[in-house]
Amino acid sequence: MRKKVTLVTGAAGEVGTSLVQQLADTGERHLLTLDLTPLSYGVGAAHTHIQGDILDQSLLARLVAEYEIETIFHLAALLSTRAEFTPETAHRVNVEGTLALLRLASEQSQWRGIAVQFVFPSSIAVYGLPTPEAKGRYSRVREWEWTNPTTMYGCNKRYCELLGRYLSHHYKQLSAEEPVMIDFRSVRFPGLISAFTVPSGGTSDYAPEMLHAAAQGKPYLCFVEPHVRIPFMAMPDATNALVTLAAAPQKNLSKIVYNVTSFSLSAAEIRELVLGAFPDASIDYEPDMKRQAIVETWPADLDDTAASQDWKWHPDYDRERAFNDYLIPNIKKRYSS
Ligand code: AKB
Repeated sequence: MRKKVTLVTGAAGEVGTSLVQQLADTGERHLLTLDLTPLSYGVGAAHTHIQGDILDQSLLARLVAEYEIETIFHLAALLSTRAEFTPETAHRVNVEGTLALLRLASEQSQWRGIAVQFVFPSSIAVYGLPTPEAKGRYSRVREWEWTNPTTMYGCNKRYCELLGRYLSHHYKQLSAEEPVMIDFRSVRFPGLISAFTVPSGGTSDYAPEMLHAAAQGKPYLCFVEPHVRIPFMAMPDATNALVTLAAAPQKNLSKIVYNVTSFSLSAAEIRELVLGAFPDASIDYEPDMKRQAIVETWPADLDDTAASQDWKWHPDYDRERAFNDYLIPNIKKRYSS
């Protein structure tokens, strides 16, 4: 008999590292993780890691043959700054990779006769405020506003949200005539900050980079201007959002894609908070105009009312708790050892 599993792609990445450990703690199902690289953490017996590429069709076919996949957390992606350097590769990984996983979910749903759940992290990068004035005026952006992304990554995420919506509503399989049942659910994340990992290739990375550099006594040059403001969230809230959305009864969900957020900060405010914890830190600004231009199009804050109404979304870590209870103590501990 095939083993029932939850599949997590991008398991070695920032969100994956935190999510897999959270899922392993609940211990409900065997975890099947997939990433290009080995995992840097151990998860325990109820876990199989496969090192491989989401674009490898024969690998995906093997997974379908060997496992009964009940839920997919599809995290693998190239982030916004990196995607601007290699847009075609980004399109392949972010769009074609997602399509391959959606196809796998469709096949599994057909075979099982029950909807496979497909949980997809989208991003504030799907928004594209046309001017700084618009960004100032429309600070708490709602799900349907300003969805004109300016980056390859933002376009990829927006299109995959739409693909998920299409496959949830139109009941057509990609390759056959049978009705398909994919239970597609997505959250749009703000910038994420983890105490245990540092992201790479993102445009919101200046916040975690500043904090981790200060804790290691390294000077840091922030690549956006001090006034730049975007929303953020502590990593435990991000993985909680994915798990809580996955657990919500379908009948409560009025949307396919939900904003989630916690606190909104300018780069200067993050610097102040970091200096409060590490007073000797050397943090200056050396804006990179391309990255600056990207964050200028992202909203200053998100309206996540729908998520709080439909599936009781609420972040555990507001700005104070995120820095005082989660980030600073854990980062201090991490680098002092
Ligand atoms: C990035 O900066 O690309 C990501 C994101 C906001 O989705 N952190």
